Amino acid sequence: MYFSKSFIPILKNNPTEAKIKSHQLMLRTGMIKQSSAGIYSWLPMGFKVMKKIEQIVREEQNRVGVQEILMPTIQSSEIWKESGRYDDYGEEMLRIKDRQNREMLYGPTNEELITEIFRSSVKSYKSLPQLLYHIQWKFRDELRPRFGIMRCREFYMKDAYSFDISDDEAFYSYNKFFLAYLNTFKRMNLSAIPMAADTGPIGGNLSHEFIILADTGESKIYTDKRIFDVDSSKTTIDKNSLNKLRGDFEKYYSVTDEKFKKDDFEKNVLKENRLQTKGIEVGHIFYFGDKYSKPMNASVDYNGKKEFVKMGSYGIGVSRLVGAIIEAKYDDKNEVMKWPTSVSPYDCAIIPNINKNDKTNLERAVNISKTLIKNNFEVLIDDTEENLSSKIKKFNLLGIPYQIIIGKSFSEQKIEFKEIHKDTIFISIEEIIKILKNKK
Ligand code: P5A
Repeated sequence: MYFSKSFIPILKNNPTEAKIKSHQLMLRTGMIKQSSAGIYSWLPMGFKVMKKIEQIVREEQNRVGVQEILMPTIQSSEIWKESGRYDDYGEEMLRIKDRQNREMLYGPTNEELITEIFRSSVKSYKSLPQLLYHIQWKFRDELRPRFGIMRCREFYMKDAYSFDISDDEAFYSYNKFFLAYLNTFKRMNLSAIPMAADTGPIGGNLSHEFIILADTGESKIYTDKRIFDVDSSKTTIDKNSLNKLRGDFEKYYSVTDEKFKKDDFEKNVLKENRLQTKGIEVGHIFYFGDKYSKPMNASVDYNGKKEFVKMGSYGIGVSRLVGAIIEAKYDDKNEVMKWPTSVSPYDCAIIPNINKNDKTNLERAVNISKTLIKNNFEVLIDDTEENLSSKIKKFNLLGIPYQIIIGKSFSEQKIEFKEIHKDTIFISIEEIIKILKNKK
């Protein structure tokens, strides 16, 4: 992609309405544009990052055996009346009437709709477990949307739902998501810690929020520092291995604000291990047994007996993650962003010094880009005639992790290459490819 043809509407200055780094940077670099309070359009740079996050989320759901579906954004109020949440959900639910005067709503979550889908086709316990997910827009009419796409009204969520015959089997499903979540966030170069959490309007009595540490986060957390050293890399998806993983985490006190009890914290965590800080909730998982299956009559035949299925639900804030990654990865001291390679909008920027009368450097840039594209890398070539230092400033803002700079002293064998904000090295295109492949 040529910069001159791209749609990356960079702003000269940080927008004053944005209070936190991610919001500032996303507006400044033209990743998003507000369309009305808490509702955003996603422009190419933002959309590319979100799509990469979505794909990682998808692959990790598939890996633990969850099947993808797609449910609509607009739901009928009938099923919400069955579960009893139509009134309970309150003003956060956007209620709509269609032309026949039917009460509809823009889904804030999908427990009811998935239960309705399940009950109409699954009749026997032999079809269990069923693990289903979709990635779809949600709407919550937040009273005070803020921090850009971090707490907005329309947002993109991965939500999954599990159906099992017993508590024991349901915990097994819960633990599969627990592992999938750890792996998902790890692939984005984030360290997300599971913390015991409140269940709010979703319900149930077992729940974990996955939190990444950030001063600008809205969740207060209290934890034993040693939880950061728990290793999940050897966990497999058999029951014992997953049980052990949950146990390894739950050994350490680690809770969000609503679950915090000062006495417990001080009794269970040595002074030197106590960490009291803030974080961003990027995922939240729940176990709520028959909270929906009972009122909505979702049961299976279990050896001649009718059993209400045991359910859980599992959310990841796909759009929120774009902002959360910026909060976690932005280097405040040097004021540069560096996208993790797995979600970066482009793999490499090619920045030639171009003057009006001499297009040699642009031709060199295009040649290099052809080789990189052949190797499946996405590149952005700055074909503008801005001076080199302002081009580099611009790319430091954009945060593409690698830069190839083509200036006066260009040589095929010694191309100027740099990881953003690190020292420049001079290497061949083959070596550049090797580095990019290794980091992918
Ligand atoms: C779990 C899946 C649920 O809705 N039902 C289906 C359950 N959980 S949740 O915690 O309420 O939301 C899941 C994740 O969605 C993100 N999120 C938001 N992102 C941006 N703006 C919002 N207003 C917003 N609300 C929730 C969070 O990442 C949350 O963990």
